[in-house]
Amino acid sequence: MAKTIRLTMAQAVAHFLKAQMTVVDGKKVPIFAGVWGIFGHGNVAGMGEALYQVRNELPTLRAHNEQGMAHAAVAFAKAAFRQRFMACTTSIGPGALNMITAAGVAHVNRLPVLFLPGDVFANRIPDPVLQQIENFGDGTVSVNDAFRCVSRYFDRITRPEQIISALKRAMQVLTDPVDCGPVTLSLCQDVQAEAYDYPASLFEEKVWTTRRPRPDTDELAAAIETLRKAQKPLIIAGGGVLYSQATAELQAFAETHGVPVAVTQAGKSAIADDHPLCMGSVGVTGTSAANAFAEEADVILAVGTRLQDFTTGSWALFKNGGVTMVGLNTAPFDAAKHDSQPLVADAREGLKLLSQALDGWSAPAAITQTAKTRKDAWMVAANHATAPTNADLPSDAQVIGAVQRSIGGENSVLVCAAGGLPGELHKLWQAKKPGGYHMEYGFSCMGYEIAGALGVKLARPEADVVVMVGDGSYMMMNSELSTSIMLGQKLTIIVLDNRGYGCINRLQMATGSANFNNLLKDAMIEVMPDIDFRAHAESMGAVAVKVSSIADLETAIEQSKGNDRTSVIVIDTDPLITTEEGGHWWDVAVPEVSPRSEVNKARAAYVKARAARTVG
Ligand SMILES: Cc1ncc(C[n+]2csc(CCOP(=O)(O)OP(=O)(O)O)c2C)c(N)n1
Ligand SMILES: [Mg+2]
Repeated sequence: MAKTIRLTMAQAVAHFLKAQMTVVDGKKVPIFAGVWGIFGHGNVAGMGEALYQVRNELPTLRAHNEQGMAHAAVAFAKAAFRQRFMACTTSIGPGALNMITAAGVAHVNRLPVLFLPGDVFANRIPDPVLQQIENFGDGTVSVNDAFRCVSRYFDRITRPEQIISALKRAMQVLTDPVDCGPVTLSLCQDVQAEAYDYPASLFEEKVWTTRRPRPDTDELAAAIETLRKAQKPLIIAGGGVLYSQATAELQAFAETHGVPVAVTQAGKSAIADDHPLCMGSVGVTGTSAANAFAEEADVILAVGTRLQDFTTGSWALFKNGGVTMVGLNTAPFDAAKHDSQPLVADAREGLKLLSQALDGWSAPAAITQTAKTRKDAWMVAANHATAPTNADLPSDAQVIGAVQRSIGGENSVLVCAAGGLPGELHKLWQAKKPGGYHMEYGFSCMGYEIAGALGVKLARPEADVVVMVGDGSYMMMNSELSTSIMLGQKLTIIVLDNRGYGCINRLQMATGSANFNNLLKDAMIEVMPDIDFRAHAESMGAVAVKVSSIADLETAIEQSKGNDRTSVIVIDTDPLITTEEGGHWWDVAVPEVSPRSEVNKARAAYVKARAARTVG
């Protein structure tokens, strides 16, 4: 008889997780860096007791908001290039549902996180229990079914022995470059506490490695044929380049074959922004240099990108009618998107083999000179936008300039997610090292910023983790600021207060609508809010200052470097100014009928712009 160990289901989960390992930089480390937990009815007695047993090998971290801790787990996985990840455990009902938004973030960004929400009693005897919804027509439904649409793999554990296969399947999904994403094991609370004689082999150490699929011979041959004919090629580098850690191969490919590179939000920092062939951001928030290449490209090598609408300008960016897209992607789903010629492979391996096979081929030599001219022109515009100013209300771009000059060096990781900042940062931030630019722009989830930065800091303790966050996102979720202090993980947080949802107000204006319900001044209010962000941050334990000029901001950032804990610097900004240069049309549906003439005008422009689509 094989050896067995009698454990509860929750104890089996805890002991299994602590035994999963990986190798990073030649060193064996636990693949789970820890478990975030907020305990309550549905996990404190089961998972809580189990995690206590393994606390020395698998740390449990207490957070303040389930969504926040799950964002931290998402960001940890992104900052660790998916090599390591975290788990999150919650109570049933609201605690579990609070993680749904973050599970969406993990899903859209293809990031591994193990969600372990508590669930109702499998035996149903005490029903309805506290925090249990009651579905009149379906006894199998609980709120945790909402995880199904934001999980790559979902299972509900209603018997203790089910966890054996579920845990193995979970690991396979979390470590698979194609399937990679959130896994939810919904743990019925009575079952967490039930014992079973588990095979001892389940708890033996297992070392996981990254799989790097090589391309199919025919697909590789087809890609080579297409590239060899290219007269105006462009590489679009997405997040997959970073997850594959293929920076050296991307750079070598660009240099060897003289092909310019444009980067998506997730792909920014895959090649240093100051590399001569890096044209910077592409698409709706693109540089003039990258977008000029995208507009005329006859062949686009799209590496590790989902080709979301901000990248493709809603498929109106690529204006060369004969453009062929080669999709180098580990996921067939992405590789073949929008009629791309698929090249299914790991980015690093794919680029290497493609480059070898293209031996002797180079894009027309004039492209390198054009790249220089276009990039120089863009940098003049970018430097103008980010230059210091004495204006009463600086623009986001001017704040970005100050942050870059004072703390945006080789050792920094810039974290952001929503508002007007992502567009400005995509265009203007100069990323220096892979992972130095951490933008969550798959979900662009307000509230990710501070919580996410904590996850980044846990993954990259040596880095200066800098958060740029709008007043709206700060208000939506800031509670993990306190967790950063609790855990001794220093963040530098710059709050840009423009009194409301500046970017949506601008979008509203651009689509012909009245200024309505975005900036605080345009909302229904009896008393105008006057939020003291500095005092708020200070009350949570941060070192907080408010500054009133770009010069003072730079001084404050310099001074904050000496602080021993999370530091928050608040600055008022102009809600209306953005960088005009660069950019591209984005498909935002404008109402077909409206009593407002401005809307009718915007609709006419919209219909015209929509007709310019060439691909998709
Ligand atoms: C959770 C969530 N809710 C709503 C949105 C839609 N949204 C995108 S940006 C934004 C406003 C952000 O305000 P703020 O953080 O102050 O940045 P600003 O636009 O002023 O630069 C809103 C409401 C979102 N992205 N995420
Ligand atoms: Mg704002």
